[in-house]
Formats: sequence, C-alpha cells, structure tokens
Amino acid sequence: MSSTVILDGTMIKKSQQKKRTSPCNYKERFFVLDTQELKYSEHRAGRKPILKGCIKLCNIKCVDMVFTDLPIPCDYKYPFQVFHGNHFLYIFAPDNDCRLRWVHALKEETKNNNLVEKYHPQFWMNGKWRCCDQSEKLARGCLPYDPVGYGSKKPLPEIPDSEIEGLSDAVHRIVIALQNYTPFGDTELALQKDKEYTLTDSSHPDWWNVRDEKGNTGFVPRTHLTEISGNNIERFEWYNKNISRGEAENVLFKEGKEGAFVVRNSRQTGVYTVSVFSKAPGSNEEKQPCVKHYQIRQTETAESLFYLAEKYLFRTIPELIHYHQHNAAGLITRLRHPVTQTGGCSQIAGQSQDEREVDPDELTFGQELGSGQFGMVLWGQWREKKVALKMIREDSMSDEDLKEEAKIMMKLYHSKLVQLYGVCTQSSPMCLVLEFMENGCLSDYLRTKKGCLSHDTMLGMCLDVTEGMAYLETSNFIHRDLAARNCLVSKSNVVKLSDFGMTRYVLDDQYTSSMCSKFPVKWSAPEVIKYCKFSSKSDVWSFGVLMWEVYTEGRLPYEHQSNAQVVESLNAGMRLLKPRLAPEAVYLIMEWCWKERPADRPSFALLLHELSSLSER
Ligand code: 4IP
Repeated sequence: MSSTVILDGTMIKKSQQKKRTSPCNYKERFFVLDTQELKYSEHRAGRKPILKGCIKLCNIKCVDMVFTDLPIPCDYKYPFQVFHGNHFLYIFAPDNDCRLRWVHALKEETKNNNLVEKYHPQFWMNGKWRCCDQSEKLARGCLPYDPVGYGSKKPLPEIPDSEIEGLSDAVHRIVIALQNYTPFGDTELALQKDKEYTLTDSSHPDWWNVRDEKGNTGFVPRTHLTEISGNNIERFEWYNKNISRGEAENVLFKEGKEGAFVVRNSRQTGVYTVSVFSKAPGSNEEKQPCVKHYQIRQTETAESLFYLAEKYLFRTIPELIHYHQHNAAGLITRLRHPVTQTGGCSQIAGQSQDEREVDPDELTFGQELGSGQFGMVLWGQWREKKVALKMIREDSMSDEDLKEEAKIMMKLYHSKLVQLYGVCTQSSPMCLVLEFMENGCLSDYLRTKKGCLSHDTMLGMCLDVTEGMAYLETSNFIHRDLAARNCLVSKSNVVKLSDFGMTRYVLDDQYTSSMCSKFPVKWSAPEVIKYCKFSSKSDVWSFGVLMWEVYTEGRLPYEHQSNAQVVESLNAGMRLLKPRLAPEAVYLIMEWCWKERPADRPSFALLLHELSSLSER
C-alpha cells in the first residue's frame, strides 16, 4: 500500500526501556509520520540516516500531550506520548506548536484504532505513574482519552458525572502553593511554597480546601495557590491579575493599538476575562474604537476544556491565547499585542533575537516574476540559492505585521508549503525571501499546459494542495485565500501553497471587505461572504473551487458572472457545473466541499483520504 508523508522533523525521544536493563537516555531523532507508520532515524552529517525505530500506526492505542511539573532533562521541553503495543514512547518537541501539530496529526491517523478508554496524562517515572500513583506500568489510565483532541472544533462527548467526580481529584485539581502559609486553627492547613496539593473544594471565593501528600486537609487562602496542568498563567506577560474591567479599558484605549489585549481575573471567582481593543471593529457601523470583554469559558465535560467566543477548545489557557493570537475565530480582532499592567506592549517572545532577518547585502535582486496584492515578486539570489523575493509595497502591510507573519510562516514547515527563508526589513521596500518555484503560479501553469494534462497529473495537483492544507488544518492555521493563483508549481511539478494567512495583514479595504471589488468572492464560502467567518471549513469550500480550476485547466470560475450575481446564484443553491474533464467521483468531492453548512463539508484530513483512494484506483 502506498504511503504519504504527513509530518517530519527533528525531536528528542526518551528510550522506551523495553527491557529491565535498558538505559534511560534522551536521543535526537528525525521523525517521519506517514499514513502507515511513525519512523525515527539517526541523522549523521554527510552520511545516510540509520533507521532506529518504526511503529505501525495500527498498533497505536493513544497519543496525547504529557503534563509535568518536573524539570525536563533534555533540550526540547514539550513532551507527548505514543502508547503502542505495550510500550510508551515519550517524544519531546522543540515548541508547543510543533507538539500540537504532531499530536493532532497522530490522533487523526489513529482515531479509528482500537484505542484506550483512559490514559495517563503524566509520566511513568521511578516505578509509578505520576498522575495516579499506580505502580503497574500497564495499569488502566486515569483520564478519559479523547481520540479527536483538544483544539478540534468538535466539542467532546459528555462524560457521566461519576467520572467527573473521580477526575477532579486525579488530575485537574492539582494546585501549587505560591508562598508559605502558617495556619490559624484546626480548620486550616500549612502550605509550603512550590509544593503540590490536591484541591478538594473551591466553592468559597477566598478560602479553598486542599489536601497535602500525607492526606491532611484544611482551608488555605485562595490567593496563595495556582493551578498546574499547564495552566499556570501567572508568568505570562498578558496576565494582569488585579486589573478591573474599567482599568483594563483605560490601559487598552491608552495603548490604542489594534488587537491590544490583557487577560484579567473576572469578577466571578476562578474565571478569567480577555479584554481586547479594536480601532475599527467590522461589525460596528460607525467603526468606533472599542474594548470588548470575553469570558474564558470551560466545557462541562470531564476534561473541562477552555474556549472563548467560539468553541475552539483548548486544554490550557496559554494554548487558547496562543491560538487567538493568530486567529480571531469569533473575536472582534485577533489578540495582537499583549499589554502589561503598567501599560505598554511587550515583545512577543523570541522576536528580538531575529534569526529570520536577512542581511540585505546577502541579497541579489533579479528581474520581475510577477505581481501580487502586496507588490512585485522578483527573482533573486540569497546565499547561493535561487529565491523569490516578495517585495512589500509600503502602504500594503506594516513592518510589525510582516515580522509577525514571517515568524508564523517560518514555524510552518511542510513539503507542500512554499518555504519562507527569512524577511529583509532593512531593505526598502521590505521583502520576504521565499523558496523559488520554477513553474510559477498554478493558474497560469494550468492555462499553458492546457490539453496536455493527464487525469493523474490533475488528481496529483489536488492531492498536493490537500496535503499542504491538511497540515495547516492540524496546525490550526486558516489559509483564507486558497485559489490556484496562490499556489506555485516547482520544477518537478509539485504544487505548493503560498500566501497562506496573508490576507489578515492586507491594509486594503478593497481586499478584506466582502462588499468590495478585490475580495475573492468566487472562491469564498457563503459564511465568509455574509459574516467574514473564516475557518478550515471555509478553506475547504475554496479548495473545491481550486479543484474546479484544475479540472477546467485554469478557467476562471463563474466566468461571465459579476460577484453580485455569484452571491445570488449561491443563495439560490446553485453551484459550479461539472468540468468536462472531471470524473464523476471527483465532482462529487467538489460538491461535498460546497455544502452550505460548514459542518457538512469534509475536513482536509478526510479529503486527503478520499483523494488518495481515488489515485490508488
Ligand atoms: C538504546 O540505548 C537507545 O536509547 C534506543 O533508542 C532504545 O530503543 C533502547 O531501548 C536503548 O537501549 P543505547 O543507545 O545506549 O543502546 P534508539 O533506537 O532511538 O537509539 P527504543 O526502543 O527506545 O527506540 P531498549 O528498551 O530497546 O533497549
């Protein structure tokens, strides 16, 4: 059976200690996940890699993050686990995004396996499970396992109340003492700074009941405690613990930057609120600057996942904030600038040490290749590599946004995404340094190859795009402008995605407002046209249109209709007609992408599966 690479990258693994005498070590390995296996090999400079291990996906019983309050003894600090056969493989990713990508992708690939019902969210260590103290390595887990995963758009299934009660003690209600506390009287308990306690009652706003390791219980001031399980938010610059709603508004108005935000304690005990400023919110008729307050809510399932305006679910608040820093997903604007209590935007971590900045002296600018919504694209050379230089017209994007975009794009790495090597903000105009794609954009390529494209080639093009999009989907990243014109074709005819997520930064109303002439109405899902509601499912709609472009060899969709007429015919339930070259099965997939309700459309993971099976026939 053929297999397709889904993810690859370098991470660190802990030895699985299959034998009693096995050493406990941490080794850097190059991991490859394809549709059949998870493999890891040792990379040796200039020599062939040696395959060290291979896990068949069908043997995997659980994949999830690992939470720990202990220091991690290797350079990569974001652990996740793969439970397969009778073994636990602990893998450490370099950052949380990377970890989420792998966990999502692995979950997606294994969700139909024979999975565990419950798993262990912490490490097996020194002969016991740190989460539940059981001393049998293969003992049943202590937390219900979710095969789909947090961050997925699907709410989790309801879990019986009896299980919720058991759970609150097992994992979710572990707290850490922020400082020592000396008890007054028998009903209180002594706290020791940095020690863990089990929270047994948090119903009182100021006094929580906790249990220490010896089983003693008593009340302690709530202010002396903080929750763990990856949800400790005290250390984040956006957390402004003691700021009131009014003060937050003052600080944010004073800051006056689009997307300036704070996270603060809500008046309701134990609840947090995100306050965010927008200069000209889209839904506001007069476009008056305003501050909106969103309460961070929790699902009523056992895992008690966090979400904001829409049900994008996260296990921890930092993960939720991170997601909304990149996706508005229902908020008036995405959370662009964390503001600290004393006012003033803080730098996004890592931004100062700019390894993405390209030295203009290392660049050679060549002739023009074409032009896009941000300006010209030139052929160029950088460190002896042929590159494409996307010049950013001064009025089209702020340099802050450009740097942020670059930061995101450089984290995304996949063979079906055009690779960003760096940005040059020292040149005027600024530019993005990108992988050079010899065969130019897909729409032009299709037109020039008209009459010469085989069915396999056309299906292969759609598969390339699906692979890139499935990767973006698992990375919780929305493209927003998927169309043949935004895909590029390499020398070996591989189609790659380009310009993903860029529309968020366009400072041109004509492009970002669905009422205006440059807005890509013909590629947009109905909910995008009506409410600017972008999601992976709105990308799926655009993908259907892109498939139609491929199978018509580059024709313009709804060629003889204006944008307004297109909206009208979509509202009347009409869709693009079957291209002459498209087999029935391919057109069925297009129609599936154009379902009115986003929930009725397939995910990219499912599309990948469907298209791959067509290509194997
Ligand atoms: C080995 O230690 C490596 O860590 C192996 O990992 C590991 O296999 C072995 O575990 C462990 O003994 P030495 O290099 O010191 O011999 P890798 O294959 O990545 O090098 P796993 O199963 O973790 O891949 P045991 O339990 O198989 O011995």
